[in-house]
Amino acid sequence: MKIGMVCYPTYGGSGVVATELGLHLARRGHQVHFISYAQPMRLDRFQDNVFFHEVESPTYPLLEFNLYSLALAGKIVDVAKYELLDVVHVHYAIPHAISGYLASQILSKTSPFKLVTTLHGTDITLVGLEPTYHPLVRFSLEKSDAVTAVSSFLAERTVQNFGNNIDIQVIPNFIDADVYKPTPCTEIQRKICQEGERVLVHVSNFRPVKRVIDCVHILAEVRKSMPARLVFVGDGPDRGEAERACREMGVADHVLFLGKQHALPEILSSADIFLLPSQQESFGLSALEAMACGVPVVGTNIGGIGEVVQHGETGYLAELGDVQRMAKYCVDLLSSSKKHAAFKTAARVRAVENFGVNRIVPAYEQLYASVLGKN
Ligand code: GMT
Repeated sequence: MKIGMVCYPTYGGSGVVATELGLHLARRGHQVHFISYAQPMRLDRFQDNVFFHEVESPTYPLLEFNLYSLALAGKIVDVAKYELLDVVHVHYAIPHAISGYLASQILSKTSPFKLVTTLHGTDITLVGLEPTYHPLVRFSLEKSDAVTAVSSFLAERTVQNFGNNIDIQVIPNFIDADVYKPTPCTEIQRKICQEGERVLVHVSNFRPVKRVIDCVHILAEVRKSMPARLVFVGDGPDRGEAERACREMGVADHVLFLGKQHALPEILSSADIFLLPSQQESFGLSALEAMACGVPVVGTNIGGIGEVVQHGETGYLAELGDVQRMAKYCVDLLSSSKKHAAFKTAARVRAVENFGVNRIVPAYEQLYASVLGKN
């Protein structure tokens, strides 16, 4: 099949899922055309069957605002028409689903393609609820040939927020367990694991919904029981506040801010527990990546996190903001090497068996085939 893959290119789960999906589809013989305003972060090497089309937004003094949605629609028209795309798969509804629909209408008589929309999270739970965007999101979902959501939580929330005449298939996010696996790296371990400290790690884009300050509170609590250190990976709006919180709570010497990193499997594998104290999380891809590296998760029982992390087996989940309980869970896990080892093994097994690439990517292939009337 010839597939157009529309996504955000930046440090964020939806772009990662779209990129990994496209790369795996290409390896399975499909031709994949990525369409975005910049090269997706993980599209960092040559691969046969993979193409990238950059969306350019022409400027003119009258056009005070960037018309990205229109520029994207124009680029989809161009790529679909000349590359003869069968399917355009958009990740994150706003504005991608609207642009995709507009392009499909323009080409409906000459070069028709099917539109598949995957919902990832705040496109439904936050941004899509803005009164300005709500009717546009509902319309574009109703007009998509297929809509998928990355968790049952998100599918249910979509029906609640946008009506039950949208047919939604749940296709969870996935992991390449050959890449995300326990990956010992002595250089990183030497840097991260110091003076017998147990290591807590958090990876995110440091947006307010991630509640990175809660991670600092959890570390401070855990340190009352045992030597521990916190490693932050990623960057974003709340990083400055997190750094200040570390100084104010007197734990700055035990916190490492690594910024954006590519060596995630190695860094995750050097940690004992992954923290995910999010306020909103439709799935929690970062938790799945940690689990695949054999790292149990302690976080909130919010959104779709409970569909990834099994409380009491592959990690522990607490109420939003209950940092005392999350710290208690960390101490509990780290105090018993037998329990910790069992959780590590269970985390890896769950990631591989339930969310492995060979299970999930064929589900998308089947969906494409069904909208194309091929099965
Ligand atoms: O919805 C967002 O906040 C953006 C999106 C992203 O691009 O990072 O994150 C969502 O999609 C990820 C991939 O499907 C999920 O793992 C995240 O849980 C989800 N984020 C939220 O729901 C806050």
